[in-house]
Amino acid sequence: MRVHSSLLAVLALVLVALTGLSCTEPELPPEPDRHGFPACSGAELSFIEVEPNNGTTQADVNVVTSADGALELRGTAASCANDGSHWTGDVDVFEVSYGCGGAAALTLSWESPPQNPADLDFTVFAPELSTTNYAAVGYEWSSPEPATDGATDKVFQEEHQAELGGPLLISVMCWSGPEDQEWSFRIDWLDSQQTDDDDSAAGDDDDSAAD
Ligand SMILES: [Ca+2]
Ligand SMILES: [Ca+2]
Repeated sequence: MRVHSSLLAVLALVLVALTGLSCTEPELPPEPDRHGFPACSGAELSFIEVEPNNGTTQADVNVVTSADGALELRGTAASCANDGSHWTGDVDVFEVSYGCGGAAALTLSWESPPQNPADLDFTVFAPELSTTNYAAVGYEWSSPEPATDGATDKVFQEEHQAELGGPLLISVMCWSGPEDQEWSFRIDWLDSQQTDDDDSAAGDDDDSAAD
């Protein structure tokens, strides 16, 4: 009897292994270090800034409730200015809830006339990872790329990769350039297993807190 049951157990294991093999997924990369946070595999969220959000006080920010997925922020630098060491124009600050983390690509982009391009910058603060240092900054833009056909403006971009986790405080500011410079800022998670057709995901009530 004992032989029988162990044989059955072995058979069951083989069956399980075979079943597993038959629907094997592509080989997964090694588990990334997310500082204890789960992967950011939720739906993408877009948010358009609402002034005032200049970060002069703790409440002077846009509060954004993420879906623990990719994020697109859009806004306008009403003015671009500096005093040689600090940004003195419009500052746009977003407090974004995240309960996840991992490696992320951060992209700040804007279209600007190449003869007088705006110089936008960003900082990302992740207090659960560090309360003293920024998790990421973007202070240098890359060479302009041609914009859409027929347009005279060029697309400028700052791209960085960083480890993020937990709630984020994101600031976008304009060092110099024309007024009313529109910009967009993206976070794309690099190690999330996001499904391609996630549109039907349950819980479509991610109304961002615009209070
Ligand atoms: Ca603004
Ligand atoms: Ca602002």
